[in-house]
Amino acid sequence: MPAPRRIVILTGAGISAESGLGTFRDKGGLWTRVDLSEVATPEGFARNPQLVHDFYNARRANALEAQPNAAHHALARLEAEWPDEVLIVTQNVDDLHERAGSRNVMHMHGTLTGALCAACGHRWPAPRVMNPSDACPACGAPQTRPDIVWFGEYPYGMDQIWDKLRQADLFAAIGTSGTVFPAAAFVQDAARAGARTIELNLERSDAAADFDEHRHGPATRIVPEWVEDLLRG
Ligand code: BV8
Repeated sequence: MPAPRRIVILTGAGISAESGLGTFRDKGGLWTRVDLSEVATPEGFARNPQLVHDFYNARRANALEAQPNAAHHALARLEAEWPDEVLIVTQNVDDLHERAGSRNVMHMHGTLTGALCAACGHRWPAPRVMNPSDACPACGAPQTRPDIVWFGEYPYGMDQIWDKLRQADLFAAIGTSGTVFPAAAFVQDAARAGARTIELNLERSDAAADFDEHRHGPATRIVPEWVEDLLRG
């Protein structure tokens, strides 16, 4: 079996957990404390934009204070030293992959560092604190929102992601519970295209049965070990 060449890696909140950023569905996770329909849906934003901005202002502040951990750095090393493409598709809205040095990163659920005008579609770098009364720098409408993909909205870059999954030789999911679609189906998309698949997670996820291989434990231990094994061939 030739060494896997093109690698696609899906990351979720678990890879940033040891950087101090919360996960969603673990014990004490974000969605166990906040009603996601209030703060992560367009309907929730329409009902109470101040609540939603407050929620994302708090997460933006946390993300800015957090540091990339050994798992983020290991993936940046893999991209730098691997002889072929390494693509990270992240569900995370923090910028820890980029701050660890990864360049080939797609944020399918948007980013905390981005702002979007709901009226004209203009995008610009988000200020640290956003308010419903902020005027769009392009059209002036007070319709600014975080550039985040909420439930019921179409994730970014899907055609390119599906294309990369079809070409992948190896697909890895790191730190994700496999509950949110369409990301949770990427392992099947990759397997159908003939890729080997591996789950790296603190514990078996709901989607564990879909993977060929598994490595369980904290990301800061198992991801550097996995990268070392890949690079040693
Ligand atoms: C859409 C916003 C139409 C940003 C988020 C079937 C097909 C298509 C859609 C659906 C479907 N069924 C249902 C839907 C609708 C919905 C959905 O999936 N609902 C779920 C709840 C059932 N999906 C949508 O609405 C999506 N849009 O479908 O558009 C469409 C249709 C077809 C094809 C294309 C498009 C939009 C989804 C995006 C929603 N936005 N967030 C934000 O606020 O952050 S989702 C939210 O969940 C976050 O983005 C988060 O990243 C994501 C996934 O969660 P995880 O990252 O996995 O985090 P979680 O806490 O769940 O798990 C953490 C894991 O880490 C755990 O397993 C834990 O064990 C592990 N861990 C913890 N510590 C560590 C660790 N691992 C290693 N080391 C550690 N130290």
